[in-house]
Amino acid sequence: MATPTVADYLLQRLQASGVDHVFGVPGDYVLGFYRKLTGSPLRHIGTTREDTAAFAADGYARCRGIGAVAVTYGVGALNVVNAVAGAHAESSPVVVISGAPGIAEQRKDPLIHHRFGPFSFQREIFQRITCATAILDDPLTAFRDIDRCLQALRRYSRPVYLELPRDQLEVRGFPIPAGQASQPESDAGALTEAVDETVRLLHRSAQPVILAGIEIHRRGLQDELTRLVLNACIPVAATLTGKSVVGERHPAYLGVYEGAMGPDITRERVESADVVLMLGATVNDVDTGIFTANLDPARLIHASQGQVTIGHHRYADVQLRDFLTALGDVISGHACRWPECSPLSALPAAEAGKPMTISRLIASLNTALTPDMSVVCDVGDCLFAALDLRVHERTHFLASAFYTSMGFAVPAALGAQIASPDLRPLILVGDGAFQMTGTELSTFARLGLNPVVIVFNNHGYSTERFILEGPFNDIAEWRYDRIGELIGPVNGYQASTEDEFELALRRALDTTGRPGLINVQLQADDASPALRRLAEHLGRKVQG
Ligand SMILES: Cc1ncc(C[n+]2csc(CCOP(=O)(O)OP(=O)(O)O)c2C)c(N)n1
Ligand SMILES: [Mg+2]
Repeated sequence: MATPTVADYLLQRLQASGVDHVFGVPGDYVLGFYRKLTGSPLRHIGTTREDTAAFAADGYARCRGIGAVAVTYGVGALNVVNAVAGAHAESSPVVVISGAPGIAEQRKDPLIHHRFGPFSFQREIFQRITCATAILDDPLTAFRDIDRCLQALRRYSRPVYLELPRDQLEVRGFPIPAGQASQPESDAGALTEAVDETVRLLHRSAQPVILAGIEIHRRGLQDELTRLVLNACIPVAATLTGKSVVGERHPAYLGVYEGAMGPDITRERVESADVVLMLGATVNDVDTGIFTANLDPARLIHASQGQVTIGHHRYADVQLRDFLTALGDVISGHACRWPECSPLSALPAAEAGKPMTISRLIASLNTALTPDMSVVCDVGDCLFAALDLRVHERTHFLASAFYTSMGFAVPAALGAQIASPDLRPLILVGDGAFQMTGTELSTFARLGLNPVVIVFNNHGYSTERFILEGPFNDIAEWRYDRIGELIGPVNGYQASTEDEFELALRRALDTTGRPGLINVQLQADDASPALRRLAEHLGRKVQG
């Protein structure tokens, strides 16, 4: 029996790995692949730009465990670099497929369109922002290379890059069995000792807390974490990049801990704990509130990246999954009585004519959120304000919270809704970020999808304004609520006051067949508590 062609094999492997949709913009170097894609069970989702396709693939990957984007050579591939770097920085497993000039075309080194240097340049760029790359230019190794890259994607939970010369699509490959992918394993002795020591410390502890981070999302360890929280009766806070690792309405949930930037109540509970069990959290400037986190290493147990550190010593080769599972087994439960750690306060009735504020906006959204909604959040004050937002279910909050690329939210929500059609996205986005990629709403409208977009219209780059004011923070005033006239159908609303916002929100939520957008007019000097604290800290740094 004939072996599959390189393109068919790639499509089969993608589908077997969980990809049902491929995002992207066509171009002549990738058209042959698009033809094959259209004839396959996979569906192509066209976007308005390549970077939004890659953000969409990232959002899809965060929901499905893998996403894919297919672009043309040079102009298309270079357009996805920022978004793929973001997926790399945030451990989101995206397959980047780029068409390329055929091998025969490349032989005489011709000057052909979209070329920007030696033909090897593009792969070299992607080598720096992916965990594996391959040029599928040899039928002997193509299948093996595809398998190797997909194995790396699963193992490291990061993007991979596959370059497909356009004359290799229909070449039949050779099914050389790929070596068995080795998954990182725990050292049994180190695991037992780390678990024993942790249990001893927890039994002695009067007031322990768990601080859970991004690795729980990416390794799919939400069940294991919840089991441990319930078995051990230990309250849990999340880092910002780990936000929604546990359902945020559970009485055990303490809120987002972000050093001096996060809510005081959470900070107090975490920093006064006698044992902090940090699970899958990374120590970056965002999650530590620009390194204002005050966590005494002597009280810290930190499991992440294949090791466990307790105080000043370290157990190597202890995988987070094994550690969590073993702890959950050993610490057997009795019924927990949770004094609600951080209850939501009731929303006062809207006052007619009273100007909208960010705190009112978040309080309203907290009341409106339902378990069948996800929140996809951009960079800017909406992200800081979202610290206080409580999503119902696990992993229902997506953001580029560490890499912090503006323009993430609208396209990432497209990928998220296509990956999880039962979840309606609530998109939080600043006016500046919306001007970058908000037109991707057009694709939602075309596909009959129904996100609700909240534009935090504070008339410019407020986050930057709070650090350093200047005319460079001013942007054009758009009628965001009228965007449907150009790219629709989109139901648009303008809201300056509390009562206008309540009405607009209800209408947007009640309209289920198309996107809704609320242009929320905020004062330029209004800011979330976290942004005020950040500005105080960074302002001192900028001036000093
Ligand atoms: C792609 C990109 N460019 C620039 C920045 C730097 N930056 C961070 S926040 C910000 C302002 C964002 O403005 P807006 O979306 O309106 O949100 P706001 O801060 O006003 O709430 C800028 C320019 C960035 N994070 N990402
Ligand atoms: Mg703004």
